[in-house]
Order: sequence, then structure tokens, then C-alpha cells
Amino acid sequence: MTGRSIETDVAIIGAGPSGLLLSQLLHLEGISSVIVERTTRERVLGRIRAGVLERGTVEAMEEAGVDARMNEERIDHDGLIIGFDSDSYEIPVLDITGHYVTVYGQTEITLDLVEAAEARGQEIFWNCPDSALAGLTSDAPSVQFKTREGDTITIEAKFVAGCDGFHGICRKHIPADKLREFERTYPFGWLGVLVDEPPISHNVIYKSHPDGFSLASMRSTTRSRYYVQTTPGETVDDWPIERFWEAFRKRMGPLAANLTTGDPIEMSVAPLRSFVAEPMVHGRMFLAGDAAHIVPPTGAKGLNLAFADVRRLTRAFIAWKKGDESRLQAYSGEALDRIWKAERFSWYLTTLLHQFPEHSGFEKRMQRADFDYIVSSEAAQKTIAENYVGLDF
Ligand code: FAS
Ligand code: PHB
Repeated sequence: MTGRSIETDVAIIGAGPSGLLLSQLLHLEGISSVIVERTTRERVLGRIRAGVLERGTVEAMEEAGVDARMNEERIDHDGLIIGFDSDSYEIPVLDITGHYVTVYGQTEITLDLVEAAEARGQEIFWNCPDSALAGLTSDAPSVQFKTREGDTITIEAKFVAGCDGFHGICRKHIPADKLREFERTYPFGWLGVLVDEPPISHNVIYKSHPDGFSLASMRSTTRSRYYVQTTPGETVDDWPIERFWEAFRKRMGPLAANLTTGDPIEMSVAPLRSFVAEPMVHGRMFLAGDAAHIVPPTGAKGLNLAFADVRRLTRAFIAWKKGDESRLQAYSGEALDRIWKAERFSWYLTTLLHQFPEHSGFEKRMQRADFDYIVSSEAAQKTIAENYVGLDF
């Protein structure tokens, strides 16, 4: 067994979209970084998650110089469809805001960023689950871990970026007397199916039904991504694909008239929660992405929030390199201001469209009245549209 030290500007914990984008943007500014990832390259690249990108996320990919494939394969959406029982309405997002939302899977984004990292010779330590952070409130924070070969690596950094997701270690290094956590766990999950069949709609459909919520999205013109609301504790094993198609078809109603079913490429259940940790900084450690916040995927905000954090943190590091630490000091407060607004939007759409076991007839009427108000009000549609394309960065 041997040991060695590596000096770098930023030690990045996590090679998900946040860590990979941060490393790429810093590299373009001459700021060095080293990435430590708990799991394998294959597992990171095999994850199937988000699909809808805000304009800011598209800009981030362009800033990072990794937008070539995205611009070949992207699908731009000019609206979103909200449905209730047998009614539906298409909110003309492009007409209202002047912006599209873009469909390009997170799986592809992660691959684009990993390939860019490897092309530039970026140091990524894969399969290193036991990082130890030290000196976070000093001028010389460090990260120590063992490689899969058993070598001990110590990263001597100027900063640590906690990009290690909801289940990571970085947030847990914020002292309990300084950390404030806010959480809402929803009484349902989402079962997602990826299938190589043409999507039923040109725009994303968000559909409420007495049996439960369902969503129709896509990854391309030949690959669809569908979801149904599930009850707590249900797993993929409770949902043979025939049960999924029956529920999806019933909940979508006439909107699924042109549905073609098939065997899934992937099926997975995700719990739904809203979560925010404050502050997103401790000494010289900064949190970005799911390490600091989680949204229910109803608003398609998770990945987009992560990229907004990373863009903001990058600009703060660029200022630091020029001798100005004020942006780093402002990072947490400014990021949280936008995060809470996205939490609100995601919570609002989730509450509007899902079946809650505790809801009485009154709450169900409130949901329907909210839908009817949206259909009848340009102001209500503008509110949804401007949040869906992404609030100003
Ligand atoms: P990630 O969780 O993606 O990445 C964190 C990385 O850190 C992981 O690779 C992890 O292995 C690593 N890590 C953890 N602990 C570590 C340690 N101790 N040391 C080193 N590395 C460590 N968002 C949407 O907008 N729409 C969706 O439909 C959607 N669906 C989702 C479904 C699921 C099941 C999940 C979990 C999330 C979903 N999201 C969705 C949100 C998701 O896209 C996140 O917002 C996005 O992955 C955030 O990226 P990161 O912040 O990089 O976190
Ligand atoms: C997806 O395409 O996976 C998707 C789209 C919209 C959402 C959530 C997920 O709100």
C-alpha cells in the first residue's frame, strides 16, 4: 500500500451532474479540481433520472462546451399539458415567456460531462466510498480516501465542493447547531418506466385522476418516459408491467389514445420529498445540488436547481481567483433564495395533481377549482409558465 498527496484548488465530492459540471466549468477558468466518487463509472452513467431542462441548464451545457450532442438530439417543448379527470389544457409556455423547455435526458448529460472530463485528463477517483473530510474551517481543508487499489490519497485543497447528493457525507459535516433542515415527505412515490415506443404527446402531460397522478414524457421521438403515482412502500415488484400499462392508460384517459406499449428498458420507484438544508456553506466547504436540496420531480426542477447552484458557485470561485471572496460569502443566501422559490413551485404542482390519502372532499374540490382557475386565467398560466421555464438566474 502506498500514499500520496494531491494539491488542487477545489476537492469535489461526487461525480453526479453537479460535481461533473463544476469541474468542467472550473477547468475552463483555469481553476483546478479533483473529483472523488463513491461508486463506479458504470453505475453513475447507468442512472436514469431527469429529462426536462430549463433554459439555464441548456446555457450551462453551452458554457461548459459540452452541448454538441444535446443540440443534435434535443427536443424543444413549447408548452405543457395539465389534465384533470376527463379535461386537459395546454399551457402555451413559449408564447407566454418566449422560452422553450428542452428535453434531453440527465443520463446523456452525465455521459457528455464524463467524456469531456476524460478528454481533458480530469482526475476522477471512481469507486472510493470512504472519504474523510478535515480542516473545513481552516485555510487548508483536505479529503482523504483509499483507492480501489488500496492506496491512500490525500487531497490538499483550498475549498471542498459537496456535490454528493442527498445521501452524501458533506451536509453532515455542518455542525448541528448551525444546520437547519426543512423536509416534507409525501405520502406517495413515482414508478417510472422507460420504453422504446413513440411518446403519446409532443409536450409533457401532467395528469390528475382519482386513482392517482400520471405523467407522460419522452427521451426522443422513439423513446418514452412514463410515470404513475404509487403508494408508500410499493416497489417495482408490486408493479408488473401489465399493471403499469393498465393504470397508465386509465389515468391518462383519452390523452393516451395513441399509446403503444412494450417491455420496459428500465423501471424504478422514487420516493417524493421536499428538502432544504441551510446554510449551503461551512467554512471552506460549499454544497451544491441534491446535497443541499431535493424537490418532488413534479416540477422538473431537481437537475435544473443543481445546475443553477453550480453556475453560481463557479462565478464565486472565479471572483475568488481574482481576489474577491464576496461572491463566495453571498453564495448560500443567493442560492437559497432561488431554491425556495423552486421548492414552492414543485410543492404546488405536487399538491395540485396528486391524490393524498388524507384529503377530504373539500381538498379534492380545491384541487379541481385550482385547475379550473388555471384554465380560465392568463395570470395563473403565466405564473406556471415562468416557473416551468426557470426563474431568472
Ligand atoms: P446526484 O445524487 O445525482 O449525484 C451525487 C453523486 O455523489 C452520486 O454519484 C453519488 O454516488 C456520489 N456520492 C454520494 N456520497 C458520496 C461520498 N460519500 N463520496 C463520494 N461520492 C459520493 N430530477 C428531475 O428534474 N426530474 C426527474 O424526473 C428526476 N427523477 C429522479 C429520480 C431519482 C430516483 C432520483 C434519486 C432523483 C431524480 N431527480 C429528478 C433529481 C436528480 O435528477 C437530481 O436533481 C440530480 O441527480 C442532482 O445531481 P447531483 O446534485 O449531482 O446529485
Ligand atoms: C422526465 O422526462 O423524466 C420528467 C419530465 C417532467 C417531470 C419529471 C420527469 O416533471
